[in-house]
Amino acid sequence: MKLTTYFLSLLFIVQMSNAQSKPEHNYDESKVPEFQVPDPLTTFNGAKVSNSSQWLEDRRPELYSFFEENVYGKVPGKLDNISFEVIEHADNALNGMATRKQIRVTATKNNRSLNFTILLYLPKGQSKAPVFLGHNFLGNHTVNKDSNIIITKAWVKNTKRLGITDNRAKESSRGVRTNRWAIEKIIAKGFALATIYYGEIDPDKDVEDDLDKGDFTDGIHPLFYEEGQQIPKANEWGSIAAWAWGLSRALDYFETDSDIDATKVIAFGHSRLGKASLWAAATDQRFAAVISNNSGCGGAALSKRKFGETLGRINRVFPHWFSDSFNTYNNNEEALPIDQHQLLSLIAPRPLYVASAIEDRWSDPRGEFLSAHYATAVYNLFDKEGISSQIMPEVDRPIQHTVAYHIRTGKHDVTDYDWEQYIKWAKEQL
Ligand code: GTR
Repeated sequence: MKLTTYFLSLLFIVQMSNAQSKPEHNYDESKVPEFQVPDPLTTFNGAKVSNSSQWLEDRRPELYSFFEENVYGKVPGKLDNISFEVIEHADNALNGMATRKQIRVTATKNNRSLNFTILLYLPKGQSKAPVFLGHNFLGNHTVNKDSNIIITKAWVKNTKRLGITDNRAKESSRGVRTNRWAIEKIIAKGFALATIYYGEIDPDKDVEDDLDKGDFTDGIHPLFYEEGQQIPKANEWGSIAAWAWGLSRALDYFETDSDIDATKVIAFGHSRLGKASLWAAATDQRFAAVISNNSGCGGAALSKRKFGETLGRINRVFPHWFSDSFNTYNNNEEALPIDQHQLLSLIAPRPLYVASAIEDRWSDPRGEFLSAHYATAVYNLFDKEGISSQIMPEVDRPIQHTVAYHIRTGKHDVTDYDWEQYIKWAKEQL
């Protein structure tokens, strides 16, 4: 090879690898494209919505259907049966401050069934407690050191730094996520805490787990398959809708437990599970309130800003999270007739808390904030106060109305600071 040809090809290789390693995400506010924010108060046909009954009768249903068919996917039907069994119960949990229950839920459809376990801590000696309900990422036994928490047998994502290998939960991961669950604080303020390992509803196997299409052979989806069906239909549920569905089944249980006030259940979720808590509250109006902690793309953040994680990226890496139909909008956010503030507006007039973290740029804090701001128009129809300003509050300065928002110091995580705000706000709102 001649020397010039050699250098030219070297240049070509360098350019190619630059192109490949070029980050596909934008963290530069000045590069956010200009776009029209779809108006929650104008129907798809252009009619104006000016009061809460028009919202409830005309606009909410069409927006809801859009999200259901094109974003999260429809749940294909109802269970044939659901049953609950308290498989463990103790009155002296958490150094005597709480009652602990573990409830085995059995969901049955088409002669197939799925089990999952709700871990519930109740403030002792209090009847009818309001509840924070949220999924956890690594198994119920990771939320506290409590040696009585049953270890899940379901598939768990390998997480070497936390000692999780062979896709199995073990004793060694007991309590590793205590920092994300301020259970003592929650109980001390008179709330109950309930959590489910989300992988018992639908294991979250992504492309790193060698799947390019997502895995729908396990979890809840197969219970609903017709003869010969192997994956949900294009407009049917992905995993986020499945996890949301799981939260509603826990709510079914709460309605049978007299220790709980089932009219005061707050759906909570962090990150992908914050996407699920938002969708749970949109689909199931029995949820009294919802908290989205750092939920980002496909959660609270506006998709059309294309800041941090984008639709193309999320659907490629997590092909199983949304309905297949959502792929239409990959690298094509302009074509979306909706945006995520309209998901938030589906929760109105119920209390809604959106929270960000300053270092969590991947979730687009500004996009999460603006979403809460743009959803406020719908809350106002119900005379509820939301986020009226377009200027973000300072870090660690929560705005707590019916629609609440904070951006805290630190990274993508759930901290005691977050919980302190949620507890204070929930006390006032419920
Ligand atoms: C990231 C994903 C985010 C968020 C996060 C999480 O990898 O890109 O959308 O959901 O995971 O759930 O921790």
